[in-house]
Amino acid sequence: MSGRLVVISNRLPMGDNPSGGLVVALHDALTQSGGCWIGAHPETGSDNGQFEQIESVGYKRLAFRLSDREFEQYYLGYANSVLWPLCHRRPDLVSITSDAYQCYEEVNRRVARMVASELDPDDLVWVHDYHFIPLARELRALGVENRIGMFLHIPFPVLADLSILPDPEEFADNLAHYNLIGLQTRGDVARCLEMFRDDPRAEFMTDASIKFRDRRTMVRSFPIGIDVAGFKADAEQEMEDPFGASGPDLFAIGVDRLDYSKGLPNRFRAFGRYLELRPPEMRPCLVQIAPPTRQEVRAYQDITEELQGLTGQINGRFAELDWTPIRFINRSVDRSRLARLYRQARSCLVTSLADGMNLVAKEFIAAQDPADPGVLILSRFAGVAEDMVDALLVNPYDIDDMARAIDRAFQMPLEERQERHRRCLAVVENSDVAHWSANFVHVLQTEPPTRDFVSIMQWHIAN
Ligand code: ADQ
Repeated sequence: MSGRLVVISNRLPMGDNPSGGLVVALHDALTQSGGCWIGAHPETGSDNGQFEQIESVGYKRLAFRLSDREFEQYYLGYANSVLWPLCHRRPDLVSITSDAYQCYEEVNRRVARMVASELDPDDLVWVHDYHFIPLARELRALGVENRIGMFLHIPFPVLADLSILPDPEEFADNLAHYNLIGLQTRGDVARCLEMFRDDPRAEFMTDASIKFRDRRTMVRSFPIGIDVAGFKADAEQEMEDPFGASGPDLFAIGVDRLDYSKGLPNRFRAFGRYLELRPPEMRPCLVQIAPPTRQEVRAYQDITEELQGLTGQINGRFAELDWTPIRFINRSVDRSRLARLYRQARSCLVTSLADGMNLVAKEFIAAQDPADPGVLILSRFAGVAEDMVDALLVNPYDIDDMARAIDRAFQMPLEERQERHRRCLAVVENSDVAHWSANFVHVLQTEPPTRDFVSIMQWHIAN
């Protein structure tokens, strides 16, 4: 790579030793190019238009500050109460206000000005996620002609839902300012192409790019993965039993942020239904680890209350003095304990109603002992299900279907578990996160056509 890699995401990894798959993945690419990661400081405040440099080794970390109003209107408001529910097929939860929309545009404009002053002409710019969809348009307006790529971590919305947005036509226009639009799955690519196909401003070119006014863009899928070797190592290390003396003999695990897109109430109901069906000698548990997120948003408070209610009902009905069927833990667990828990679990439940990829599914598979692996129960609406077809695929809207899958997972013969795990692991290993980031950077650097000069001239003549 000739220039630097400049990454922009809403969240900036903080601390001396930040962890997480994305951080591991981008660390190498950023370090090799002496690059830069730009993101919001975790504390609100004022930055007077200047980045704050966060100490780091290998590459630069630059933070901008969101004011309290911006946190409320841009982050909780437009990003998480409009774009998130829209992309996760919950238009009923979309809550639009002019203030939030305006603030979202303003934050993108302000961050674009700060980013533009930091860029060198041959830097590659990689923007992450729905918080910054208009960022390329704002950078172009400031004269930035660097290659800019966007990776959307969440599902691409269905065409009909786009008309819910305050300015639906702007969505395609904003995206077309990127040289490369990276999406999680082939299904997402199909929905994105459908949007462009429906738009009279877009033209499909023979080199697979899309001409949109005077710009060219490309749409590709890059299924994100995990740090496979790191996760396996964590799962295999000797450590105390995370449960201490009170561990269940047989349990299924769920690990999610407490988000309505993850399908948790139906998962709990399905476990309750399974308890009705199970052979009486079996006393399995569901260990659900779900730290609260975005608690300022009403829909997130509702889901917390609903799950507490369901846990109470199911435990009240089935628990015995020495057995609590659902252990609902509203906290984060550190990565190595989590890896260990995955390895001990007989099954993992991923029951998302919509999900860009779902890394928990990949982590669970990577953490298993291949000689005695657990079984992944996987919603067919999680992006990961597009490739991981050897998991037990379920319909997360169908409680009985999921209850039967839980029963099957707990009773599955060793040979079948081994065979399914082997195939699922191949999918996980093929999408290692280091390969994912290198591939995205490579495609952004080499493949998308640059701005189309013939069409610039045509556009200027026509306008
Ligand atoms: P998320 O919606 O956050 O990510 P997911 O892909 O499952 O969902 O990633 C969650 C990560 O957080 C996993 O690494 C998991 O181990 C960790 N985690 C969750 N709960 C935890 C807990 N209680 N304790 C500790 N760790 C926990 C978004 C999209 C996804 C997409 C990812 C990556 O919504 O669809 O897969 O980005 O692109």
